Amino acid sequence: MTARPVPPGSGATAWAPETVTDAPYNAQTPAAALAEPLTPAGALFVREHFGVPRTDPATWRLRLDGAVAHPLTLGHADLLVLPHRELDVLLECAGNGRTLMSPLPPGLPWGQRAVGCARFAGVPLAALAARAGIHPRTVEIVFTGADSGTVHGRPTAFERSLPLAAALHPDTLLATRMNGEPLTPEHGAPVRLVVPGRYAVADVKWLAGARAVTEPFTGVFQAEEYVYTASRGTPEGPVTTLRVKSLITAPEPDTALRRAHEALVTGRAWTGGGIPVRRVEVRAVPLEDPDAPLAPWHEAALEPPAGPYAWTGWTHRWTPERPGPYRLQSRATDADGHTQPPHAPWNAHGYGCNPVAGVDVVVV
Ligand SMILES: Nc1nc2c(c(=O)[nH]1)N[C@H]1C(S)=C(S)[C@@H](COP(=O)(O)O)O[C@H]1N2
Ligand SMILES: [Mo]
Repeated sequence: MTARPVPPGSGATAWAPETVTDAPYNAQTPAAALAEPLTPAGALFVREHFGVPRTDPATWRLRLDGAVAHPLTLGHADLLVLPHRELDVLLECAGNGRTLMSPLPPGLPWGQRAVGCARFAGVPLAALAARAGIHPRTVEIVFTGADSGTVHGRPTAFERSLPLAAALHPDTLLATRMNGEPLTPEHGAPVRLVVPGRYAVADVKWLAGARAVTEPFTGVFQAEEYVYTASRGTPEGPVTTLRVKSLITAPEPDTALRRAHEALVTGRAWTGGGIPVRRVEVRAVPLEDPDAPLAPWHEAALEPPAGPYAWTGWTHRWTPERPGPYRLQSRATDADGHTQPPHAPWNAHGYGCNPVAGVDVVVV
């Protein structure tokens, strides 16, 4: 593996995620950390259903079994010596932005920052699957975390499945490192799955097993949670590919900007499936001027992303002419022509919320 240098600030950091719930621990990325191209491990949002299980690299084992010719058991050291691949990957919880939905669906009340981008190094699952000999009738691989708890009165492990083709994609990684360092406990040490371009529920942490199955998996986190239900315009079923989205990193909300002075509006944009963000547009909507014509969109300048699964930085220069309150908005469009909708797209569990982003400022 040829590791690229990691930008300063991407490892240990003074930033702490902002707690949403204490037990299990769930926290979102602090706003300041979103300005970094790679989110420091200590700042990246955390999503746990059952708390962090105790895992020790010395005794950790990954089993690859089910419909395979040769079941495999690997230790951490076995995995570390295999060829690794390194990718910058955007992680977003499918519930990110849920609090914009009305009425508010059940689930964690995420703001807009259950998102970040990290550099993962890992062994493609495909390399191990080739050794195990996947049975031709296999339709999915089920991934099992070492964490478990009680769901609907039954002991339940955290399990998610992937269609076989996605599981065997060369970019689907058994990740051992994040931002150039071993995974931290809250982000899945010693080994987690990383499936670039999908909602992060796919990225099973504390990975203990990968099981080839010949029928679609119907576990709780596959068929009851993390599914689109009662959604307009989306087929019902598990959340999969990330929806196109942007956020504004500067100016901060409620900043006072000076009239006739150029302000720098910056942010990030991303989409799923490994395709590029094609365009980000920005506009300033006057909030107290009912006679103003509809604010026009302006094309922002895009920075080249650090790979097909990383986010894209963007900037726009805005010189406000009139004083008053404004809402700065950003809208991303991807190479498939998908654009952020004007309003939060509602569904029963509150997933995939990707409306046009907004920050309110005042011009003085
Ligand atoms: N084993 C396990 N893996 C898991 C989860 C979990 O609760 N247990 N949560 C998932 C969800 S819903 C998300 S959004 C991501 C969050 O990854 P992070 O905490 O490293 O940011 O982990 C996923 N992997
Ligand atoms: Mo999530």
